[in-house]
Order: sequence, then structure tokens, then C-alpha cells
Amino acid sequence: MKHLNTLAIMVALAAAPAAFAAKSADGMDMKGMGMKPSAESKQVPQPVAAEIKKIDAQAGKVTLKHGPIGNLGMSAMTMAFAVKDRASLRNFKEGDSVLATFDTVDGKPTVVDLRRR
Ligand SMILES: [Cu+2]
Repeated sequence: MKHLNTLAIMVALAAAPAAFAAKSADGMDMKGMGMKPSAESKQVPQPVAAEIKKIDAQAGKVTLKHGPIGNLGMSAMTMAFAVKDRASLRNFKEGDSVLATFDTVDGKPTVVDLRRR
């Protein structure tokens, strides 16, 4: 009986540091991912294929289903954007396939150029 107890304690002591080490290694991985440099934000804006889902000419906004936007570090999604030249929105309608160029204007992701494709 005494023998078994000693063994159990030794196993517990041996296992504990290993479990601790595994946890801190995971933590370091997470930190590494969070510190990924945002080099992508320095990219030059490129036209991105998109589809117009909704136009709000009054608010100067357009909802686009867009592909990845490299210079904004944004993956493909559907979302509303401010439009720099809101008068240009009258040349478009919902359902149009477009090439949109995006940039950050006043801290907001903004469509700076829009053309039909
Ligand atoms: Cu988006």
C-alpha cells in the first residue's frame, strides 16, 4: 500500500510540469499569431471584383459582396461601404458586377472608385 502511494505521487509530480509546459507553449503560439505584422495595410489599393447588393444614394452608401481586399486586410464578405463620390452611385444599380477600389477615408473603409465590369 505504501509502495502504491509513493508511485502515485511520483507520477503526479512527473506529469504536472509536462502539462504546465504544454499550456505555456500554446500560449506562446497564440501570442505569435496576435503579433502578426500588418504589412498588408501598406499595400497599394487594387480593384476588387464585387457585386452590388444594395445602393443607398441618400446616405452615400453601397452594400457590396466583395472579394478579398488586400490593402484593407479584409477577407471576402458582404458589407456596406461609404462611397467617396456618392453622385457616381446613380450610374449603378443593384445586381451590377463591378470592380471596386477601396481605401480608408476618415478611418472608414470607403469605395474610392467604382466601375462596371
Ligand atoms: Cu468587408
